[in-house]
Amino acid sequence: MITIIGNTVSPYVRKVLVILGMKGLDFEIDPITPFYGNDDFAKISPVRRIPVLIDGDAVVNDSSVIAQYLEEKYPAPSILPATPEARAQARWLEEFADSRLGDAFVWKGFGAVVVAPAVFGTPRDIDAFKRHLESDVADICDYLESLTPAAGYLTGAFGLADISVAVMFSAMRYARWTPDPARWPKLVAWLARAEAHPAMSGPREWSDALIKTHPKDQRAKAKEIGLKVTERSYFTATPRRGPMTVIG
Ligand SMILES: N[C@@H](CCC(=O)N[C@@H](CS)C(=O)NCC(=O)O)C(=O)O
Repeated sequence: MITIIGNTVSPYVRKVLVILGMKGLDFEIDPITPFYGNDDFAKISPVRRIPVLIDGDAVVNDSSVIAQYLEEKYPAPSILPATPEARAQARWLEEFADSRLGDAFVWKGFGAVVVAPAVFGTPRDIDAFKRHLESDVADICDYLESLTPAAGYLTGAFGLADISVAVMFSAMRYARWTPDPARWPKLVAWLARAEAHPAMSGPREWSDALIKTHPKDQRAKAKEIGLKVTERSYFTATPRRGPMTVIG
């Protein structure tokens, strides 16, 4: 049985969960919130980040490395397009999502407006968030609009690129921002198509349930909504910062 360490609210965790769903792979989960990992967590995640995947003897860090591992170990159905050109574009969009959207949507958006105030008590700077929406966030949406097809998905069939980019938008939804359909019509239409894909709905529902739940109650909530929860947990009740933490 595959084990996932990490909370469904994290877009990086959700990317992995959608891929597991697409490939029909069963998993159990230890839904720890970032920052709430205990001492042992650092042994399996040296930068104290989620997700971590454990599959037999394999302990795999980083959502992109995990995605690649799953694709190699469980190749069917593939999450990558057929041609080298389209595969390169899918990998680029995954990288763009992980780094650029990760920075702008997860850290400077959701992290600054939702996580840092809730976890570290950092004051919410709404004016800075508004400036951020008109600079970094708008630039990202302009770029995505320029390459989004009028129909279908980002690199052909629904796959890695769509998953990696779409999950990031829910981080901003939690910061109460969604892209304007009048300004970015193709992007918004693609996002609706991507989110309607059957593999996306479970992880999204799990995330929407856990975001409303206090970290200490999230294991119980995860069980209640039907997730298989691990017996062992890396959870600690006191939040701590990882070596690469950039918020708060
Ligand atoms: N590049 C990593 C990024 C993962 C990541 O940033 N995870 C966040 C949660 S959304 C985290 O664990 N943050 C805790 C920290 O930075 O201390 C991946 O793709 O898995």
